[in-house]
Amino acid sequence: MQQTAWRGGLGLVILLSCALLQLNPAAAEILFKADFETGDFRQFSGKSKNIKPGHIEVDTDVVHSGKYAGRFTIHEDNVFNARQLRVQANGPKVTVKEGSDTFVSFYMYMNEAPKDRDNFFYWEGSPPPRYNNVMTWWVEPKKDGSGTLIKYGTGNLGRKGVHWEADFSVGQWHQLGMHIHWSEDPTQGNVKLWWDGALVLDKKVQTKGPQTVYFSQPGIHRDPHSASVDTIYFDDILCATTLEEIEIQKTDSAKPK
Ligand SMILES: [Ca+2]
Repeated sequence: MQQTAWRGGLGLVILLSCALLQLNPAAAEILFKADFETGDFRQFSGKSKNIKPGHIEVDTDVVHSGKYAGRFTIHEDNVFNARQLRVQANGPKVTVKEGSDTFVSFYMYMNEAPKDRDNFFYWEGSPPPRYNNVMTWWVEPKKDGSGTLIKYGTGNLGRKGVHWEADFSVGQWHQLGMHIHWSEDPTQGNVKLWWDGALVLDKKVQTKGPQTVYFSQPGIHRDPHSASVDTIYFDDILCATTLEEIEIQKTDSAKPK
């Protein structure tokens, strides 16, 4: 008797859930979340090859929230191929179409200034027809040695144009937020970026190629190889279908005066 009542209740819950989903077909959805609070990298679908212990680990000293963050340290033996070094985890992966939207936020931190250019996030299309890196975010030393820049560019590793750059400060957590409006047409595609809560870019650019699946690999990517050792921490990575879900944090400096 009790079991029948339980089944009846469960059936009602399922019916109500279906009804609610039909009422709200464009329901907001978190597509990917990595806060490292599992104490490992199980929230990701794998890591790059040729990684030694210590190169990609959770960290309990430098965290944005909770007990753990992810620590990625690149070394010259993290060989991906003849040109590239990688210490990365497989992060958000989205199926897109002309005119669809993707929202991502994550927090990043560097204790020391980068010694070489470190690509820390990108979107890359999966075959068919081929792999296609369409946009990249990176940090690099200023040429005059006076500090660090963060940059965003479209095309393979930013070669189609740098659309945003700013001074990057070490020793503090930064939030990067993005709204990608996917299009092969540079007059239709659009990228909005938020840095530490402030909108810093809102620009029409080509955001995709012919691919329908785009993936990202937070961590450190280098091209070409270089021997310097750099570390970047990540925490609270979110990929979602609406701006509200990625929780852009308003900082004092970002609030209107
Ligand atoms: Ca965390």
